[in-house]
Amino acid sequence: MLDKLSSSLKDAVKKIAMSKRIDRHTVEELVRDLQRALIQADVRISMVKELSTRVRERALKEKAVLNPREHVIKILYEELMKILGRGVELPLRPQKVMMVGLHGSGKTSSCAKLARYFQKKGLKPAVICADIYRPAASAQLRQLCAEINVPFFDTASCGRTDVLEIVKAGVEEFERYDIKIIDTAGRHALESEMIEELRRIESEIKPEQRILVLDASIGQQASVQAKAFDDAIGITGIIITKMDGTAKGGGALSAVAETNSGVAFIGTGEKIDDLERFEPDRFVSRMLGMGDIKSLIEIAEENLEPEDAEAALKGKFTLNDLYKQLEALRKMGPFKKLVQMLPLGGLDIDLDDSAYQVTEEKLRKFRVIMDSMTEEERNEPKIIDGSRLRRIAIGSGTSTAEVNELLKYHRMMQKMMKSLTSGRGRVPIPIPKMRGMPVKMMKKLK
Ligand SMILES: Nc1nc2c(ncn2[C@@H]2O[C@H](COP(=O)(O)OP(=O)(O)OP(=O)(O)O)[C@@H](O)[C@H]2O)c(=O)[nH]1
Ligand SMILES: [Mg+2]
Repeated sequence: MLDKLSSSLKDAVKKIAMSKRIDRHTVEELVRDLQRALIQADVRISMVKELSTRVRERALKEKAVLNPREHVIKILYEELMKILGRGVELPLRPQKVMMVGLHGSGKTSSCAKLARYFQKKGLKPAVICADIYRPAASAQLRQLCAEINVPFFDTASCGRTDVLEIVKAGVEEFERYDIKIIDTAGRHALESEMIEELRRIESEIKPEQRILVLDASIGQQASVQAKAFDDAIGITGIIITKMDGTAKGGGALSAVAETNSGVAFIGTGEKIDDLERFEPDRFVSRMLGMGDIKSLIEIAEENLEPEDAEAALKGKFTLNDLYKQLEALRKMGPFKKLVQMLPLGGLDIDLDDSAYQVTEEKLRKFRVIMDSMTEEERNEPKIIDGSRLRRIAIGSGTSTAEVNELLKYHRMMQKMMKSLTSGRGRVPIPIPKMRGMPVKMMKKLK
């Protein structure tokens, strides 16, 4: 899905992650890569220009709280969210859902997909067909509903031929069902006749959700349609279908983000289960290949509490500080996941599972050892003499060699933290050099 856009964005992120330093040249190159990728995805030129200006300005002017690479990636993420990320969530409660959209946009398929979605969430859906114009419409929807065991209602169920009467009868028939999904007929263009019919259904039935179905391949045109349908019946959410089959999905998403409406789902294939909730943050992270960039950034920010940074700048970096850092690292989840979350995660780092385990195990041991120390020892590691060393080793069920290894690691970290005062480096997330971890990777992690 949006493979081209995604791979271009991933490449841009990789370039940033690997660049030695972030300067005007790196930022310009990033902006150029971005422009190319977004224009190919059919994002409107003026939006691309605005985004370029913001990325350029922010990357060069804003003070980096994180390291400069993460900072730029964070800016990229935030700015892409602004143009691609207008999402909305359909509430999980009993309601009527009316589906509207142009001919062939994917309304009927999306009715079934949506029924399936609610069904999986434990709600009871039922579907009503209000398309009396296309003879095959009923059969198509009936078939889809049968596949997922969802009750279906159409003109034949009530012997009526007026759209409004069919819908009213259907809603009555399905009174006991939680979700009543109404499929409407499509037209080739935004004809006043169609809009009128939709208005009549809307005012009669008062559906809580009025969902516009858009084909992703219309790209920028999505905003024109979204605005027109919104004016007519008030759109509560959008489904962008066929994201699997077009490079223009980015354009459709950005066009929708310009309107009052939000995207609730994206269709990613022809099968009933090919419907995904649109969650902008996850979507953009995935586009950038960041695993979960948001949590990485949040945790990195958490890590940089002002007083910590201050203490570090004074050159006082105690075992307690180290402990806090290791805790933060632990909270980030399994080490393997962490590496994938780092901006370097997209690189092919050939680490086997045993190397991850060794590192994780060591970090765990460090914490256990620190748990066996007194507060005083954690604050002033210098006072740890031979007898204290033995006591800590026994208390933590480790050896004096292991306690010494921790102390050595702490001294190394302390030195690194001190280097901050010279203006070089950054507050690092500490990852000890471990047996079994290839030197190549250690270099990449630094
Ligand atoms: N690849 C792909 N195909 C889709 C998706 N959604 C719908 N389609 C296909 O698009 C075609 C049209 O879908 P329909 O659901 O019949 O569209 P519609 O809006 O109900 O069409 P009308 O009722 O004629 O206005 C069908 O062949 C669907 O299988 C999607 O997310 N991905
Ligand atoms: Mg249809």
